[in-house]
Amino acid sequence: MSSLVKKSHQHAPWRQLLRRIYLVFTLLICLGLMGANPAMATSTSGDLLKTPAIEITVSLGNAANELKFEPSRLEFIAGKRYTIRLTNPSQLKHYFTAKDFADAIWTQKVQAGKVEIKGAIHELELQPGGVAEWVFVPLKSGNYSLRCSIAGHTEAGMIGAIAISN
Ligand SMILES: [Cu+2]
Repeated sequence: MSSLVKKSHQHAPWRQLLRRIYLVFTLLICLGLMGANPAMATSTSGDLLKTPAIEITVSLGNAANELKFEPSRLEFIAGKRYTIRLTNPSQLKHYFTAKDFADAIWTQKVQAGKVEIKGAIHELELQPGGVAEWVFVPLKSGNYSLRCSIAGHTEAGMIGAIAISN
């Protein structure tokens, strides 16, 4: 019994050391991940954030309550800065769901009314009459899908395609 207690005491400093090393590594990895995207956007493009963004308006549904995005095909060039102005002129709630696309861009901010959200965004919900502005820089070229994830809307054709080219 006493030897067990002694053993665990001998092991304790090792465990603490290991735990400390683990924590430092985790912290470094987290800082690395957090810093990676903004650093990329600012260092590769210099004054990019000071130049005006290219503006595109995308309607989620329309006044006739048709289940579609207008336009349904969006094209971007990697490394340029864009503002997508999302509007919902319909009487229904809609989503802008494009998770793979969201992973391929660096989001500077999303602005809705007097609220500005910074950091990664994967999905936006717009209530009838809602407006939001998504400011971002596409980073990774590819073809991505867009859909409205409200039940039945994707099936009814509320889908789109997003292309990022170099
Ligand atoms: Cu919808």
